[in-house]
Amino acid sequence: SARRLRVLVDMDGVIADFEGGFLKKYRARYPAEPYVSLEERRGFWVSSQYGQLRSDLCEKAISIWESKNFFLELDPLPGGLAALKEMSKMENTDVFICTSPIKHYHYCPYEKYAWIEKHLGYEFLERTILTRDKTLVSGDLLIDDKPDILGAEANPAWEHVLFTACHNKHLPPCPSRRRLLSWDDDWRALLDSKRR
Ligand code: UMP
Repeated sequence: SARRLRVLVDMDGVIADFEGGFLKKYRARYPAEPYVSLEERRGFWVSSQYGQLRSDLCEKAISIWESKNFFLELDPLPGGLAALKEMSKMENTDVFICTSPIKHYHYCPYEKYAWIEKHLGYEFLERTILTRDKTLVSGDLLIDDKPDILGAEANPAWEHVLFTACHNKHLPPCPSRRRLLSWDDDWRALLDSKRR
């Protein structure tokens, strides 16, 4: 049919390496402090796990992503940019990047746009949604590494597909929740499963 498929793709942890960028800059800035390796990461909130390690490390962790150039200098995750570019050229397919900026707004929103322009091109800014509430955005699929995506809309239009990340890979399997293991996984089949 001519019905168009709308795909929402998260940024941090899905196309941009937030966890890797964080750990690199945290260790450079606080070389004497303990840290959580990516293997040991559990739970979506980095700040919570650092706070559990030692209470003062919560704010030290936050200081990293509140710094200038943190979001701008994140490396792309393997295959993410290629997948988005291919998706954007597919017939009957609309792709949007859907990302939640931090509330410390001095750098993050600007740097997210700049990162997208740098890696995907100016035209992709037309396909960029910055929101703190993804439940209000309608789409067929939301590919996101955050396990619980909640907001004002109790019944979001999208199916949330959990993108595997260091912090969520150990979660017990949930039959009702599909996963995308990486961009090497069959995302094309995932999209096709939603077409009708
Ligand atoms: N973030 C925090 N605290 C953390 C981990 C991440 O504030 O401990 C931020 C980074 C991203 C945002 O800007 O949360 C996550 O956005 P989404 O991936 O849900 O779009």
